[in-house]
Parts: sequence; C-alpha cells; structure tokens
Amino acid sequence: MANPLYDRLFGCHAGNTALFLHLQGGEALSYDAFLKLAARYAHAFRAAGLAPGDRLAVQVEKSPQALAVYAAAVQAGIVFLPLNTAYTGDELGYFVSDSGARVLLCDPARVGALQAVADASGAALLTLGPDGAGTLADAAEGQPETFETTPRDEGDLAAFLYTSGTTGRSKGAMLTQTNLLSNAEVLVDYWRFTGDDVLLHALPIFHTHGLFVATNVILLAGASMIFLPKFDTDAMIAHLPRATTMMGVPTFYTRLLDDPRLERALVGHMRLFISGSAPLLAETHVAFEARTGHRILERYGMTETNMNTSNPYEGERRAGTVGFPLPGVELRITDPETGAEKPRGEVGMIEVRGPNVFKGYWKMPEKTAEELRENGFFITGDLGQIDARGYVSIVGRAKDLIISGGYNIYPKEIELLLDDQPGVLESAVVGVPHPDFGETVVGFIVPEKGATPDLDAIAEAAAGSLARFKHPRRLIMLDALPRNTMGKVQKNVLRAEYGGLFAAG
Ligand code: MCA
Ligand code: AMP
Repeated sequence: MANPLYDRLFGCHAGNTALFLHLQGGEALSYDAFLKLAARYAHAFRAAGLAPGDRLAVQVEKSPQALAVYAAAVQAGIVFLPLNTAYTGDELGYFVSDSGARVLLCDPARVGALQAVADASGAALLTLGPDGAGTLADAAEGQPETFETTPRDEGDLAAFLYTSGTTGRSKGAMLTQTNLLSNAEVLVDYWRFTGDDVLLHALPIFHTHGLFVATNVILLAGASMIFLPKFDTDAMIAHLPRATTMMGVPTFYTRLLDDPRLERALVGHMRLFISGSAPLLAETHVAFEARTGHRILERYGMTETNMNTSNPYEGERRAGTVGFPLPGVELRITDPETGAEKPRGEVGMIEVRGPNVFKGYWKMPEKTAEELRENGFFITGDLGQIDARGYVSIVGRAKDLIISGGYNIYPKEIELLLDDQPGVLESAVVGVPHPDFGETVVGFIVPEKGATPDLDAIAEAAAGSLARFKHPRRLIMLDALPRNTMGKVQKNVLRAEYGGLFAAG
C-alpha cells in the first residue's frame, strides 16, 4: 500500500457520505466532507513548505478542523506534533525548537505570544481558530478537494508526541505508521467496534488517548463520534443517550458519578465504557456498576507504546487490574536492578514489546538506549504484577511521576523552577490524592538561611511559565526535606504526611 496509515484510516472512506462527526448544536460532518477539507489543508501545508518527514507543531482548540489537520498531515507524509493547549509560550518554545518544526499552527488568539516562539526557531506561523477560521483556512481556500497521497513505508514516522521526563526535559516519542495502525487494528477487534458505533468523545485530541485510541479506532471501524470540545458534565449527560460507547480518564467517571442524573435509564442502551490514562479506583468501578449496571473496561497504555493491556470485552473485567496483554504485545515483569525476568505473581518493572512500541526518542539516543532494550522490550517505569489468571495490575511507579486528571507531570520540571526562585535553597514536588483529579501537585520549599521566600511571588512565577495543570495547588515551607541515610529525599514521607491535604468531605 502506498501510505498504509492514510489508506486504512482515511482514504478508504473517500466518497463515503456516512456521518463521521456529530457536533454540539446538531451539525454533523460526513466522512467525505471531512476528507475533502483535509485534502485542501494538505495542499496548504505543502504550499507553506512542509515536505514529507517535516514536523508540523500544532497547538489549537479541539474542533473538526483540528482533526482534519491530523488527516492532512498523514496524507502528506508530514510528522504530526500535537501540543497541549494549556502549554505556555515558554513550554512551546522548547517543543518547536527541539523538534525542528517547520510550521507552528496555533490559535489566532495566541499569535501575539507565539510569533516570537516561531521566529526563534525559524518556523512559519499559521493559525486555526476553534471555528475553523485563520490563515490556514485562507491558504486552503480554493485548493483542490483531492490530494495525491504521499507514499509512506510502515516504518516511516507519523507523529511525535512529547512526554515529560524525569530530568525535566521532555522527550519526543517517535511513532511510526505501524505503531499507530497495528494498535488501532487490535483495539477495534478487542473492543468489538463496528460501523454502528457512536463514541462520545470529550477527551483532548493532543494526547494518545483522545487522538490515537479514540479517533483511530473510530476511523478504522468506519463508526462516528459525538465530538465535544471538552469534558462538561451537562453536555455528557445530554449526549449519552445517542452514544454507544465512551472513553475517558477516571476523572470523567468520578464527575459523572457526582451527578444524580447518571442512572441506569440514561445509559442502559450503551455498549461499552472504557477508562485509562490513570488508575481507576476500585471504588469508582464498583460505584459505577452499582449505579448503571455497566462494568467499566480498564486498559493501560503509554505515549511510547499506545495501548499495552486491556480487560476483556467478554469475561471478567477485574477492578484494580488493567487486564491482559493485547494480542501481539508481549509483557514481562523484571527485576528493576538486574533486568532479569521475575516469576509470575511477583512485583517488578513492566516491560513491553510489540509492533506498538515506538521507534525511540527524537535526538536522544542515550535516553532511548536507557529505556528501549536492544531486544525490543521497552522499560515502562511502571511497577506491576501478573496474577495466576494472567491479569496485570499496576502497583506503583518506579518513575517520579504525578498523574493529575490524566495529565502527566514530572516533578523535576517544577522543582527546577522552584529552586530558581529568590530565597529558595531547595524544593521537592510530590503528588497527593485529590478527589477530582486523582492526584494533584504540592510543592515543598526549603528557604536559604535567613531568607523568607515570598510564596505568592513563587506561585506567580510558576503561573507565568508552566501550564495550569502543573501548578502546585499548595506551596508549603519546610525547614528541611526528609532524607534517608544516603541523602536521598524521601518523597514517600512527604506523601504520607501531607496525603490528606485535599481529602474529600
Ligand atoms: C484542567 N485543570 C487541571 C486539569 N485540567 N488541573 C489539574 N489537572 C488537570 N488534568 C485546571 C484548569 O485549568 C482549571 O484551572 C482547573 O484545573 C479546573 O478546571 P476544570 O474546568 O475542572 O477543568 P476541565 O476542563 O474540566 O479539565 C479536567 C479534565 C481534563 C476533564 C479532567 O483535564 C481532561 O480532559 N483530562 C484528560 C487528559 C487526557 O486526555 N490524558 C490522556 C493522556 P483554574 O481553576 O485555575 O481555572 S494519554 C495517556 O495518558 C496514556 C497514553 C493513556 O494511557 O491514555
Ligand atoms: P503518558 O506519559 O501520558 O504516556 O502516560 C503513561 C502512564 O500513564 C503510564 O506509564 C502509567 O503510569 C499511566 N497509566 C496509563 N493507563 C493507566 C491505568 N489504566 N492505570 C494506571 N496507570 C495508567
């Protein structure tokens, strides 16, 4: 095939007038109309100088047009690099320069902040607003509604997704055509998606979950989506009656459970509820089943690997587990020190291998070598075990990671910023339980001798350079950080002592 990812997800729908996206307000877009829009964008991107293999950095609000940008990139062989809309100009500057993106596509409202970012990297700036207007639309106007699909091999890059790192520097995970396509094929089959499905889609489309898991599966199945700009409980309740399936992070489920309108009659017709990106508490699982009669299907994945495991469609969906390795994915538990495989039942490092596993980190061969073994196993940084029946559970993290509402936050990035503030000797950032976001960020600050750092000014500094979801929800001054005899900061002690800061009730 000329371009397997494009042909299987998009090209096969050419001329298909079946509905693809249902929008708020009753409008809908057919597959055919969507593909024509994408083709016009592909022409505009070529005209803007994007050649096959070039990176297109994209920070725009969720909209059908934003999704068509993804389709256009795949059709034109351009590497798609979506970025969280919450990222600040500082954060974006790194992604654009590190990736060498040739074009940055942003919201028209952000041009003032981002023109300098684009200029600093020599990238061209194009705009796309939530209503589809902007310089991209201008450039696409009058372009042909078909585009000759750029041939790609299965190993060619389709996307870069940046994932934060333990050192504070984000890493660009390079995902190939095969990584994305193989995983979508497995998931359609495993979760029984067909052309009759209607997915209630309220996730952002700049991460694996909302983009590759949700969208690729729907495209491959020829199904449709109710495409909401973001999660909003009222909108979810209003649209659930027309959906057959929903995918969400645990916060979606806890927020729905907080609403008395979630009841059996509302969702009795639904076929499947899927959760992932963060641990689903067993109590959420149990409460959701008691209220709706549905057992949520929990699965486990990563940016670098797409989906690795899933609870079964038929058979027991076990609360507190992430199910079985997906077909084609090998999963083993190893000793974090030696790398030796551990016997079933023991806790250790989760490693995975398969066509889903990424190609490596962009321009970081050493990081790649640290995490991706020569034999193809990727060291996930998650600690887990496999029970006698083969169910995998994640029991902890070997990596210092906070997951807030499904967004990953590496403490190091925040600690580096806190350490730089006037009067701060050192800092530690930990995640503590939070009733809405699962975990949230708390920063601990040790002042320099005789200094009294201004916590409000520090919070302001964080607000200026870090995305809102990374801001410490509390800053606490300490005389010293707890350390073990080796001098290592004991974050577990901080978590234990301050774990109740946001306790519900
Ligand atoms: C928004 N805020 C957050 C978060 N989201 N703070 C911490 N953590 C968050 N996740 C900020 C807002 O800016 C706002 O700040 C305040 O918190 C409350 O806003 P709210 O209206 O409640 O936020 P929201 O728009 O409702 O967003 C919450 C959300 C959203 C629906 C949980 O964050 C979301 O859609 N998360 C999904 C993330 C996701 O797709 N992850 C998949 C990654 P202020 O109060 O100052 O105004 S892919 C992945 O992890 C792997 C591969 C996998 O397995 O899927
Ligand atoms: P990301 O960096 O966005 O790719 O996030 C991947 C990480 O999210 C994994 O390494 C896990 O730590 C976590 N994760 C994803 N799904 C689950 C799940 N179902 N349960 C627990 N953790 C999860």
